[in-house]
Amino acid sequence: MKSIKNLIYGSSALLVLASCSTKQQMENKPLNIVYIMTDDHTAQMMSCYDTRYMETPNLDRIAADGVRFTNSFVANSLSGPSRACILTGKHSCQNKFYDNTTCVFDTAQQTFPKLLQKAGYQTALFGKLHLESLPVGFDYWEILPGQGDYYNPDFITMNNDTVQKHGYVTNIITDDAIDWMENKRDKNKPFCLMIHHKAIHRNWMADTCNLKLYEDKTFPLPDNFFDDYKGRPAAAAQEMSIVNDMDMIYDLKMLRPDKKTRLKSLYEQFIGRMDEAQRAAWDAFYGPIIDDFYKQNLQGKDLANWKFQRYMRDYMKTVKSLDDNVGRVLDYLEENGLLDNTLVVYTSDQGFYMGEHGWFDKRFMYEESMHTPLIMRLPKGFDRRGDITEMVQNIDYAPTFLELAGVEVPEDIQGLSLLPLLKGEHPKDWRKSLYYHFYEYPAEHMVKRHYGVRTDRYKLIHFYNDIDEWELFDLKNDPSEMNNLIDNPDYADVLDSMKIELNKLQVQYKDVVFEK
Ligand code: SGN
Ligand code: CA
Repeated sequence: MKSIKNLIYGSSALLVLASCSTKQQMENKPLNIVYIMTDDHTAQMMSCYDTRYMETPNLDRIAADGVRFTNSFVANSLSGPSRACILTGKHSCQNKFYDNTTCVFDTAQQTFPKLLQKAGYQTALFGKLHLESLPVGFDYWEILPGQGDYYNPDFITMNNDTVQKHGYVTNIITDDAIDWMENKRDKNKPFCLMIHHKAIHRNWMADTCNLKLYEDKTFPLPDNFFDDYKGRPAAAAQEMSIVNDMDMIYDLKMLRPDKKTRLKSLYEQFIGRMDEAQRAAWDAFYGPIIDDFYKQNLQGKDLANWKFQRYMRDYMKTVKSLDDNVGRVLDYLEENGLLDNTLVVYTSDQGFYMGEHGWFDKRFMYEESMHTPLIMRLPKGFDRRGDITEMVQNIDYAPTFLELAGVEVPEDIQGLSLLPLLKGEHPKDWRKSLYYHFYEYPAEHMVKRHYGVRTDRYKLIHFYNDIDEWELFDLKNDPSEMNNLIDNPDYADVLDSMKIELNKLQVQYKDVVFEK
């Protein structure tokens, strides 16, 4: 794939974009990048991917006018690691940000915003960064400390002050991003704007104006909601089950003075940030649900179903703000004549479980959390529309943006530029397999360390550290990954070839695994 580099020029490339092959580039207009990333937004909850649950008309606008990647994946399904993969274009083993709990992102290393900045781009970042170090490579930034808050959130500003802003986080991040495009950037330069939302991270707190939505909806439990994890000991060992681990007060908001849960005080902290009007609206909505819930005294499967319905509704209400705010960004770009020379990207830091296997959260290499949504509205001159089915990964964004900007893609970047796919090409030598490695264990949700390989058809995973378990799935016959084929003699040849592929990828990406 490195051959695409012969399309690319050096850092003065902004001036010589005419050499690139698309019409827009021939018009010699440098292209902008608006990169919108949400937290924990899974494709099941976007109507352009999945019509079972909710409508997301603004996200659908991006997909309808542009492209939808149907095989888009992360390299390590967790916030900080995913963001590090995105910024560097490298797997965790190379960018060294392995997990959320022990790592600090080394800002001395190469990132695509730094390279864009060097090439004359204006770069800006708003929202969640979650890398334990301050942003480098941005002309302007304001970030949430850590996970940030939904209501009246604090922001860390460029002079290292912390300021509290009034309102709902998704609106504020969007306001600030639009304000930067309108008032703060140098309008003579191309720009790369990264809008990183906190939503829809746990504990799914919606804006008060959306609280009443979706209450008339009920959803069928996923078929494998009551998964028994047979043949999958690592799946059995997790602590991310809706039935066992979802907190009645923190996650599901059933606050009552006489009730105690593990995370009650954290919830009280969150709602303690609200002003009087916000709190009044919150209590007015949840109050009757709380009364009704405790009156019913649900047990067993009835309680499980009730938890699932509340989870789905709260998550959807939180997505609603996000979809509206993406619409505001699209409108701004359109009204200001920027759509034609801007690549608009919408993605998430990973996928999420909406009750599949009985879970919330992510981390596992299983489909729901290894997948991440990826849709793009393309600048004028890129004629590709509809679905792109090639397997892509979040390490591919950095080389894509660099190539789009006419900046040379450094040799050590491990991802592949998606530009050929956006131009409608189907490169014959496109990757046939993806590598994955998750490290955060022991930690919250207790998902064991694991690495693995995924092809179009099969997935091989090795869980290690305080366990030594292999899993093999046939994604065509068993898309929900319920049936571990590791000991099935009919799949012995498949297993052999998947092990060879896995070793090949570990060499290619220079991942040395210490299994204890
Ligand atoms: C918090 C959440 C977890 C979640 C991690 C990582 N717990 O710790 O449920 O898995 O973030 O999420 S909470 O009690 O604080 O809500 S990530 O998206 O940032 O990686
Ligand atoms: Ca996340």
